[in-house]
Amino acid sequence: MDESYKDIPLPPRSSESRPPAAWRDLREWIDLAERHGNVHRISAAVDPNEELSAITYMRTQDETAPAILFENLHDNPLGARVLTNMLGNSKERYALTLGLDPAMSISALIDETRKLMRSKVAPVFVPQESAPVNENVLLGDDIDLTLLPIPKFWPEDGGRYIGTGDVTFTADPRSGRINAGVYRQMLHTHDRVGLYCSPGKHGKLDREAWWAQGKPCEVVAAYGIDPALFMAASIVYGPNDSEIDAAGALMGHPVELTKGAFGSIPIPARAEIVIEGVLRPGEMADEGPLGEFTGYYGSPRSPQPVIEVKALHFRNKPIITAALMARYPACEQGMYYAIARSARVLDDLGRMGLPGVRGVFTPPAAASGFGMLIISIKQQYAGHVAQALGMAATCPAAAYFTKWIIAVDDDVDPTDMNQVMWALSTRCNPQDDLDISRNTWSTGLDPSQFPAEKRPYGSKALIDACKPHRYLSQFPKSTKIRRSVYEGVATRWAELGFTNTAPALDIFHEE
Ligand SMILES: Cc1cc2nc3c(=O)[nH]c(=O)nc-3n(C[C@H](O)[C@H](O)[C@H](O)COP(=O)(O)O)c2cc1C
Ligand SMILES: [Mn+2]
Repeated sequence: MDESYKDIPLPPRSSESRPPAAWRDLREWIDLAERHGNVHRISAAVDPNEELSAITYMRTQDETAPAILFENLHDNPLGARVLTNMLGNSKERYALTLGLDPAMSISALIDETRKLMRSKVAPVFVPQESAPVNENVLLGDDIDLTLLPIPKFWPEDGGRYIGTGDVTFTADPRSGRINAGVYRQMLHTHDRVGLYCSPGKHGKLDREAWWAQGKPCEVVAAYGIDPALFMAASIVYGPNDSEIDAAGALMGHPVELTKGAFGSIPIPARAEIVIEGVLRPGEMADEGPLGEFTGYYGSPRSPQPVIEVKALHFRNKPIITAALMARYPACEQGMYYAIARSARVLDDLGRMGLPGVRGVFTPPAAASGFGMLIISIKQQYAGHVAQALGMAATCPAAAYFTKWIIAVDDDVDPTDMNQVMWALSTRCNPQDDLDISRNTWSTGLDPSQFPAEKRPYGSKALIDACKPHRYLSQFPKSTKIRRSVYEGVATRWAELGFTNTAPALDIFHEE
């Protein structure tokens, strides 16, 4: 491949010298986050049935809420704990997870993430005896998932959800590539779990490939997992990439795997809780609804594949990572997801060779960053904006769901919604600057497609909020102050009686 096409340039600041992440598993990560004042422990008794989710929802109305560790839950013979809001909307916990500086701006974190995503670090295998996840292993009739305090989140949820902040592994029957995705899982019985994967997700494509051969599909799911694997599993990598290698790259050290007790898919050795099981061809049971990232009960209850659980592994006093799905800012899929997804989109666009890209952002308030994408470009030729919109709308990391694709010029910071709204309001003339793309990749969870039979097809608005290319030279100049005047005022800031620091500006009047 011609390397010159690969790059949307990155600033010189380098994460190459970044030391490996200072934690190895969820417990070490919680210690680290706690040292930074980012964990709130609750030792008072809490009911996993709607109370745990209500506490999380109410606390996370504040965009900077800490992770919450519930240490004392009802109906809990194993003394299990539940962690919510692990990454959520926190830029600080995102940075801590990857060993980056929490003071960085969002765009700097996106750039650093892109660098980390360029490498792959293959997993290592550790002996079964030394894998912490094997502290307890239940097989056959001993398997009983109801021993765990499994949350029910919303009043009209179809059941208790053991898998929300999970990581779920499947293998491609042709290549053996192991995929990791975050897919919701509802408890049916003590050893049966429903699995909901949207069309087009790799976990579903793998399952369909096994079933097409008339064979059961093996599944491994971790219900208490570290944030790097969780992050990698929740982001779109290529269909032949393993998110396990991607998680290793994010941490700067390999994921530790060990051989399972049942199947051929290895299990994460330092996870809190892992099941191994199979999806038998054609075996389905009614699943859902679940109050979702959209802020609605997405799709009606419907038949979904069922995991027949064959082995249950867990650490002593295991921690379930539970992801509240809700309207921003209470959704687990918050700023962490927006940063990581934006980095993946930039990587896709760089590989396709789109020139002139300043940045991309998928704001978390837009249904967890799924709903909207803003791309900022320096216009270089006629048609460049339409090309950028089309590529951003269809590249693998962005194609799913995204309804609003907005192109802005390079003087607009895509991570600053005030600037984006200014561009939409002053550079976009809706009758000329809007295109619609129809029957696109979406999900059965989108309530705007009503009645539900219309789903899962979606549509996208491609919005040109750039200065019109034909009239670039005539387009009114935006008002900017002179650099010399800015510098003078910044010097006098305190003398003028202001107690804060003068704002940093980077765009000035051109003579
Ligand atoms: C907390 C959380 C819950 C999610 N739940 C689901 C789900 O139930 N079904 C689904 O298909 N995708 C779900 N996703 C999105 C997928 O994890 C995401 O699209 C990921 O890229 C899937 O992996 P894949 O690209 O290997 O298929 C969820 C993401 C997060 C962060
Ligand atoms: Mn994948």
